[in-house]
Amino acid sequence: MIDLNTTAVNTWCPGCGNFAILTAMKAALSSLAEEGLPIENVVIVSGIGCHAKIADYINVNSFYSLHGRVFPPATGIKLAKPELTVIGHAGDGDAYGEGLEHLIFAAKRNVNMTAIIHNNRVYGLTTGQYTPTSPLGFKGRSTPSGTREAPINPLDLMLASGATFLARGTSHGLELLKKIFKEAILHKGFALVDVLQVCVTYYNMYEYYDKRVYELKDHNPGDHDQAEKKIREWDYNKDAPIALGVFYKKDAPTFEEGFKRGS
Ligand SMILES: Cc1ncc(C[n+]2csc(CCOP(=O)(O)OP(=O)(O)O)c2C)c(N)n1
Ligand code: SF4
Ligand SMILES: [Mg+2]
Repeated sequence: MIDLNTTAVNTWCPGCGNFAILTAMKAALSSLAEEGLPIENVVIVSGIGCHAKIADYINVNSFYSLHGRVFPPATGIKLAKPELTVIGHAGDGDAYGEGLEHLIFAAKRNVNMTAIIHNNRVYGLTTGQYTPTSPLGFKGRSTPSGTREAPINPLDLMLASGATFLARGTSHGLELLKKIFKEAILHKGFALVDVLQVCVTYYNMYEYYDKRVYELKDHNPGDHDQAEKKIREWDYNKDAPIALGVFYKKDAPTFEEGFKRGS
């Protein structure tokens, strides 16, 4: 194991699901480095929010961007230096709300990068407003009597947008998270991992998820229709089993390959 720790003081709340993402990402990168990935070529780009502090806690190159703006600089970095391994860490408010158009374009272009979405279904850093994945009726700081709108299913949206790797994990499934992160980083194309990262302070969903999650088995990620069906099984609102694992995987030309060809 290579040491990827930093000296930054961790300010996440005790029990926050971000700790699992941090541990899994350090383990995934360390394991990939042992298998030959040059760690000096890894760049983490983060947004603004609790999730974004991860850039301070992993000892690789990093770029702290603006809220909702993870994917434009990440795309620029990848285009300027295609040999770099680019990983974007974004929040649900960040990626699915304020920066949604950037996320759609990164998926549509099939930029060869990994998007890790810390989907706690709440604005954590700004103390509990609702986001595009908060369920109908969510009571938060900006909606004390409950939201009147249903959430989006981000994986369904990403499938329709052209993402070539789609997966889901939770902050209570460390081993699976590490495995998915490794596979997503190695995928050639736009890989998105939606992590049901629990915010213990503003939306504690540990018990809810623990009762419903299961790991995908006998699933063919190369089959678009099967992927769509599994992605739609739980729509982030209804009470249904919640599948974890890799839903979809497809080979397709990447954005930067198009530039290399001059097309
Ligand atoms: C352009 C812009 N809009 C709004 C904000 C205020 N802001 C900072 S963090 C945040 C919410 C973060 O929520 P999310 O992206 O879900 O991340 P989390 O804190 O939950 O990890 C907001 C609205 C900002 N910093 N910049
Ligand atoms: S507010 Fe929520 S997301 Fe932010 S550090 Fe605390 S538990 Fe984690
Ligand atoms: Mg959030």
